[in-house]
Amino acid sequence: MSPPAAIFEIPVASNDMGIKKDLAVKAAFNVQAKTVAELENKWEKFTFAPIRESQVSRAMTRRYFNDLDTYAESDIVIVGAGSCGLSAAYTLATKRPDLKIAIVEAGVAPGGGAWLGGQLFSAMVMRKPAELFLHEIGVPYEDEGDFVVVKHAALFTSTLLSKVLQFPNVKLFNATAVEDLITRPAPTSSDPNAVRIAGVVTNWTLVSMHHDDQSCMDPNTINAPLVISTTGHDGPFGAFSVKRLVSMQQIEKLGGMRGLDMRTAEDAIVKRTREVVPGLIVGGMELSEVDGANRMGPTFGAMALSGVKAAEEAVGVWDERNAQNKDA
Ligand code: 48N
Repeated sequence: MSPPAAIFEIPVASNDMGIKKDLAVKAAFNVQAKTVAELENKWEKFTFAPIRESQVSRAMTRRYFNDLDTYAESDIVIVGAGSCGLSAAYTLATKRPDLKIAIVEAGVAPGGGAWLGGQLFSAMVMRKPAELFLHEIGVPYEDEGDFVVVKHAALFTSTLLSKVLQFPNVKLFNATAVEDLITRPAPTSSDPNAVRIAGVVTNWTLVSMHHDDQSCMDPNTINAPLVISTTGHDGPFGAFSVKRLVSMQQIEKLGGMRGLDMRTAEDAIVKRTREVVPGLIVGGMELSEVDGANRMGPTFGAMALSGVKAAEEAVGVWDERNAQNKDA
């Protein structure tokens, strides 16, 4: 039996007093359309179904505040939705559909530095074997032997973002900054002041940017026994978590990102993606700030595979410490 035709019989409109009344005259217009193409050439009679502004407001706010409630206790938080963070989110959500994953991204537009290649050029280079990740998410590329080229970086980032946003166990909170880390005492024999990370402290990014000129704008929180931080190399928001670890004396100092050396940088970032302090895994270019690793410049394979490794690390830590971290 064919699906019911999409019949747009202009329904009863609700007027501003909210009183429903029959339309005095129903428009003679009645679209039976199954495809966009069938709407064509009927625009003079076309009309959208009726709406009331409050319906839009409630549709947005109900969902957003339900998400805030749901993800107030997350299993894993990813800070930074750049190429590394999104690759980690994709890999983690694929491996562990049972885990609740919150992504907190300061920018309105996720994607970090991966919307363009180098110097605002469009093409994105990834050295092999990172093309395996492109296969995984279905991004076409040109094969140049030892490396591949995606014709536009935005094709990679938009495809990856689209896939991440479709996972039922992932929620992206963009335009939202992590402005601190939640900690719990975790003294060790060598450091009685050691802590483990147990979540993130958040605020609207625009609020975070105005703490110096507007007082008392307290933050919100997300509890999670495990955080993956991929906030990029040092910059206005970059390297956030590792700089915070220094200021709370959990690591002594930052190594500071070193000069550009593609061949050294990419292997180092992928291989050393790891849990830097209990409960905090660092990947992508934020890691270069911890380890004093070289930068790689306009090649993105290490970001994708560092994200894959961060997800693998997270699953390992989660399985090992789940019960311990859940008493946060
Ligand atoms: O793209 P980035 O900056 O970081 P990665 O590590 O995902 O990718 C790095 C890559 O783009 C390069 O830098 C390339 C390979 N070049 C290397 C080189 O040598 O120059 O994404 C980080 C994301 C951004 O979207 C930020 O907005 C976000 O993290 N972010 C935050 N989000 C929430 N709270 C914060 N405190 C925060 N800080 C940064």
